[in-house]
Amino acid sequence: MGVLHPGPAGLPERARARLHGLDRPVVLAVLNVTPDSFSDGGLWAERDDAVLHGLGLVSAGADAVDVGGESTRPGAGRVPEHEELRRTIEVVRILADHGVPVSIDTMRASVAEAALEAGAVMVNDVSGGLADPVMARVVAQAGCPFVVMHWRGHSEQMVARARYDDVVGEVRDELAARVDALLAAGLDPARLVLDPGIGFAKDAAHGWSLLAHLDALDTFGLPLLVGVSRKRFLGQLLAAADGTPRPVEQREDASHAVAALLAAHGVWAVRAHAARPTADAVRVGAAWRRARGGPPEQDRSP
Ligand code: PMM
Repeated sequence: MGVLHPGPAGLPERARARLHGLDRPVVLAVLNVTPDSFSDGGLWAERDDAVLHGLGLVSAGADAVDVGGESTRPGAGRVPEHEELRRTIEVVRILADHGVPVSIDTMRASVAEAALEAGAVMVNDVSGGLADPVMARVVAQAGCPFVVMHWRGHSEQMVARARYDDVVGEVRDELAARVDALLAAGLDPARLVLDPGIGFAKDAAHGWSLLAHLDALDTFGLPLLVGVSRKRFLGQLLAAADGTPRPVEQREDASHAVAALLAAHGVWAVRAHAARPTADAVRVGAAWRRARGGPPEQDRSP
């Protein structure tokens, strides 16, 4: 079978099983099929390049690949639905046909539905179902894992909405409201994954508070997924003496340091751009956690 030619269909169940039974967090590798994402925009915009990169991420240690066709960087405009479908679905299909567990990163129910039909095993919605009222029905019917990220509005509103009196309490309460709404819409609680949404309507201080108090989100008893890779708050932390943020491509080591800490905390999954160092980092954090006698968080796999 050529690398770009689909293999046998019917693999999603086996692919999904690959996310269970690990003794460390799942490494969910980022594959943005966009011209304008903040860190890898334009690199994988061609279908075949995207597929090869996705396969390379898995060879390098990723457990699953998160395919996205719409940039969510602050200030980005929305991508038309037909364009998001065009960018993502064939990439999802080919990766899924190669047995890769694929997650679709989308706020649109139509894209989620098409991706699930093409073999995706999980839906990652940065709006937690808020952007599209049909999303809850699609994921409830599919019975697939659903990542519910904390979100306060589309990219153009994100900066203005980064206002909190108590960021940890407000994010926890807003996620609780989402969970209630999704359960009322018929989602299976065993399929929900929560994400604090680092960088989404959060400044750097908000991000650090949330990371340092992830236990506030453990009260839900749901698995956690966290994405910090190459994000702005790391650029600010590592800024030069004159205040210039560290460029995106030089935020890797700090991203891996946070991945290890997330694994030591016991998150279910880490979303990251670089597969091999993230896979190493989560092994370090998971070993640390085991040595402290922490329970394996993989028991909570969605
Ligand atoms: N971050 C981005 C995109 N999708 N999904 C989840 N669940 N969590 C995140 O933190 C997240 C996400 C933005 O990062 P990118 O532009 O590098 O993909």
